[in-house]
Amino acid sequence: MKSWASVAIPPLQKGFRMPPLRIFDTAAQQISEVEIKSLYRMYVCGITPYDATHLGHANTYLTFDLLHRYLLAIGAKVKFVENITDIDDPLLERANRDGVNWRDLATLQIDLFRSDMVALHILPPDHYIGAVDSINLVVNAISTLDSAGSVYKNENDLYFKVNSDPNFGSRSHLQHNQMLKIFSERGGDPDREGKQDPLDALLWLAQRPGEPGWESKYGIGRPGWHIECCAIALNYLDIDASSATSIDFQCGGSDLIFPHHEMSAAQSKIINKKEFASHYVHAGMIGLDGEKMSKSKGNLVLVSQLLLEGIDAMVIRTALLQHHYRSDHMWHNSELDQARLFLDELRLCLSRPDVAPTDITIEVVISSLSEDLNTPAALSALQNWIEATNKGETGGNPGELSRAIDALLGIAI
Ligand code: 5CA
Ligand code: ZN
Repeated sequence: MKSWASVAIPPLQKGFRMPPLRIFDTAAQQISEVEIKSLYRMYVCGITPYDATHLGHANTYLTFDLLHRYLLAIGAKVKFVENITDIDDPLLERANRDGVNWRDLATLQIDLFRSDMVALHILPPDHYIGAVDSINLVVNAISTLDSAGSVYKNENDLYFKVNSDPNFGSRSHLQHNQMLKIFSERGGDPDREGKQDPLDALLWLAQRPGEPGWESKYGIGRPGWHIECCAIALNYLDIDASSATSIDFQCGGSDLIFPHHEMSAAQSKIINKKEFASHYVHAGMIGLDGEKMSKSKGNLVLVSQLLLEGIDAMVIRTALLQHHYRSDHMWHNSELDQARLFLDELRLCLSRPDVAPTDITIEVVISSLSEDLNTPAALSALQNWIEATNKGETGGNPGELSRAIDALLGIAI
């Protein structure tokens, strides 16, 4: 699948000190320092393309874009892979409901997603990979799990034995009854007959009447969701045999902590014989009208709709940056007005020849981001700078500050 257009990152011309990144790790349940490396491998769970891109998606991809930008700013290279779940039950259900072909629906939504990502200045992945294009990878991954004794057949479907990973549960830290509840809410089938453990996850779903399927040595069928991300991550991130974990960052919204990320990590652990990720990073949920924003509930604010209404994509980006990435947040359209006012003032001040000192502001932006991507603190440093400039303070370099804002926060001035 083609990725999207690259986004230019202006250089920071002065040698600002970049502290090591500290970020909350769901598995460690605390903020951990990210080891300094010359190359990081980052996997971000992509959309299921049936109703893209709502502000929840935008917030999640923006979060990992900030992480990406910080790692680049410390001078590292970042290998970034993102998937597209372009075959799964919700996509087929939506296509059936609307009487459209599932492939056409996916293509349309993926195109929309790409243009939303470009508008929002989200750096593109090096590999943007659909499940449909990864059938062979998935089958190979299942085969490796099978050789390790982690697979069994139930009717014609294949299941992953969760108890084959002794660390199962160590990334999500849930009680067993919570796992069961969330598993069934998020596409799992704990009550299906013939399962060895209610939490065992589908690896390969034999073709159902009227549904698509692909030839494989396991019969005609389609991939389960968790093995899709496991196989794509392990194949496209060029895993370094010498590193202690397979990848550096496993990323997505907090709704994916369980079962999706726990399952992908467990499967990867068995395939590669080491922990999947050094850091499990999750963005909070964006809601509307008291509920999580989701395609299934239909309570969506779409980025493409806001853009069509003439709202500047940088205003949308700034509005989302007003909240810390980990906090769940109920969206209000008034946040766009606040962001617009802030951005207008910022742009006006940056257009002046004489502005308040900028080095200290850039340093605070950097240190705020280094401490668990604290964007509210970064924006408040910019607000202080606006006020100081409006009071007539001088001695700053507006070009340097606008380059830093662009490079680190992704807000093009
Ligand atoms: N295709 C799978 C991941 S492999 C999937 O979850 N697709 S999705 O379209 O439902 O979500 C895409 C990304 O947006 C995921 O990382 C998900 O965690 C995140 N996301 C979905 N809804 C919200 C929301 N309301 N707020 C924040 N992030 C969300
Ligand atoms: Zn995923």
